[in-house]
Amino acid sequence: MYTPKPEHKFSFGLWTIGNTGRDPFGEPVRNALTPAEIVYTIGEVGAWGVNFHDNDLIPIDATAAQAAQIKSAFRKALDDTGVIVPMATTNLFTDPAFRDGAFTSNDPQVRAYALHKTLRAIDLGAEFGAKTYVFWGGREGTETDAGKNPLDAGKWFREALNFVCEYVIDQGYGMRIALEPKPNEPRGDIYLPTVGSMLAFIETLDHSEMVGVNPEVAHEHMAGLNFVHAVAQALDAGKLFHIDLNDQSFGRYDQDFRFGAHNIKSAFFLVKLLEDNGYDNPRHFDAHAYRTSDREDVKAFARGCMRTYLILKERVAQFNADAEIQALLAEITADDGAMDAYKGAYSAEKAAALKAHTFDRIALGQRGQPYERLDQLTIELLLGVR
Ligand code: DIG
Ligand code: MN
Ligand code: MN
Repeated sequence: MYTPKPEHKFSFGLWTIGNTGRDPFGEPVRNALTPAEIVYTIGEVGAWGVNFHDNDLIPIDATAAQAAQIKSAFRKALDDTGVIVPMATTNLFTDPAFRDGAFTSNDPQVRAYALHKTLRAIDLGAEFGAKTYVFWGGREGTETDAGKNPLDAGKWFREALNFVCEYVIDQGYGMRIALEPKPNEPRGDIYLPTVGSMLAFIETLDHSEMVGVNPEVAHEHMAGLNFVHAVAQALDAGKLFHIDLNDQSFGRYDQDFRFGAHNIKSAFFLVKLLEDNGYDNPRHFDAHAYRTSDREDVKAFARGCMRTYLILKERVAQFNADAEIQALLAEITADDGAMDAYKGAYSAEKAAALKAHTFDRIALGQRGQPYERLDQLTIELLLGVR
């Protein structure tokens, strides 16, 4: 019933299933897997795609011979499993060179090195067929604003992305770029912290048509925001090129929990938004298992991400077919057409007529909405009693 299939477009980053359990207060608890071993695991749990940062695949200090061997083994694992590479990205946050940012570093040599590293990483992603290229600016931020003018940072970030877009076009890679916001961590504050701020920034780029967003559940939740509303704005703008699914307690560090592990109601409304609107880009689980998990439990984590999505997808179909729920929605959204004359585009006549219209304000304030009934039906559907 809830078996993942290629058409679901479920993907995992090498760093998710390969997560060794290191955290800011503890050493790794699981052995490191090779990229090929991770691909075989992804194939075993039935996922469709695998994503990577350049250095998840090729260590930053690998020799050409080592890189060739790793790529060959990775390619064989892809061939053996049928797993594909939908997305690639650059690690512009781990190496000390990026300690003060990559594209927004105050050091022009670091900014140039970040671009150098990114162009080569884009080539690597293209080599394995990635059609979406993600930028998460993990180090693009500050702890103090004394040392960096945020306008300079924005200008540098824009220049870098304009350069990257031109490179992708020049190379004919056919890739789209997806920008991933996060409000903080590892920097005290990260520039362009939310989906809304990223959507506004995209419109300032030279090739905004090829740039969208990669919203992550945990990141909007860290900012105390409603993730479903953020994704709706991205959908409305035609900019939901990719999505990072996981879960997160509000106001905590980036927990990257298994999808649906914490806020099942929010996950339900997210799946409803995606499925009701025919979202057909990758569903990437940017998450990792608990530090307490062994390798078998990591597989349970991966299966759980996909099963929960598919169970919620079934609940969405049930919600959309539930007569009582749909009758309530029809009542809530009823429109007798009395206001049709005032809808749509502006005209001077329409404005004059609207200004002259007499409204019964008291009556308007007396109309309640049965949201308690509707929400309880939704909860009961999610609890499996409808
Ligand atoms: C973290 O949420 C970021 C990085 O893992 C990566 O650059 C991006 C891709 O999913 N998500
Ligand atoms: Mn995250
Ligand atoms: Mn992410």
